[in-house]
Amino acid sequence: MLDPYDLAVRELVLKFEHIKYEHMTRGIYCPIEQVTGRVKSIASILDKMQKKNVELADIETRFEDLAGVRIICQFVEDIPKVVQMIRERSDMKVTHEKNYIDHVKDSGYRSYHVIIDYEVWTIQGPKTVCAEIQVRTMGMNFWSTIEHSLQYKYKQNIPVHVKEKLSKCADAIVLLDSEMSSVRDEIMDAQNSMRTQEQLVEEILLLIQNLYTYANKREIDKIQDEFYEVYREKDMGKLHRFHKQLDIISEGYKAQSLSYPRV
Ligand code: 0O2
Repeated sequence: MLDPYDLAVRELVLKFEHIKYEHMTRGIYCPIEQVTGRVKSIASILDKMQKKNVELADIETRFEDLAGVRIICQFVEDIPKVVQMIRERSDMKVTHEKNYIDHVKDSGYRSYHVIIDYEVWTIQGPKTVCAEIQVRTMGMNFWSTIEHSLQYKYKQNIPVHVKEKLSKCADAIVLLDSEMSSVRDEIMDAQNSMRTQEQLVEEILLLIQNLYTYANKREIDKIQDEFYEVYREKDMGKLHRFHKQLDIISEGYKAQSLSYPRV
């Protein structure tokens, strides 16, 4: 019975990871930082059946999270962007949403849940399954993972003094998320320039590699040494200038080899 849910989880994780990949290859900031998924464990299904007084025959209609996907974001501002991405897709039909960020649970739990209907194809044909997508920040995820383990340890009866500590931690996470948001532009700038540097270095190395077709080894060694020097300085301006010069040198060699092809 859980097989179609397993397929749904694997497909959904792949689709969200691909969104991340597309952003990365285009050098655009992605609101998705990490994606995970799971099919609800049998033990967890049995626990929930007891807790909610649900018969085995009804679990597919009563439980929304047999298939669960979790999307972790860096900033709170990324969450509505991810939710909007889901709403706009025609392969995921949003049936309802639970906003535990504006309406924090008594436990202190914060997260945004999007419940979708999703069609999978098995050898028996198409089947629409329900899946729960939890969208949250790294901070929210940290808190809920710890709280979840404590719920398990204390069998849903977390002692009052531990609850109080958890509540303080939940407040601290709200503060952390908002502090992170306040330096969001700077963090994004830093991440962008890191990506630009990676791309630039990749392009330079490709140009040097291509030089092996046209130039002699002594010249390439010299260029390589120059590159190491510039790279060590971590100066983006110099790296850009080096890239430009190398591009010109490379074009020169190419033109030369076309006029005087090697025999
Ligand atoms: P697990 O082990 O993660 O699968 P309801 O709408 O109340 O009828 P349900 O399914 O309880 O039905 O909905 P809810 O409250 O939105 O919870 C769905 C899931 O959100 C939970 O699944 C948890 O993963 C997470 N969640 C909700 N509340 C809390 C909380 O207080 N603490 C933590 N850590 N997670 C929470 P399960 O089946 O409870 O657990």
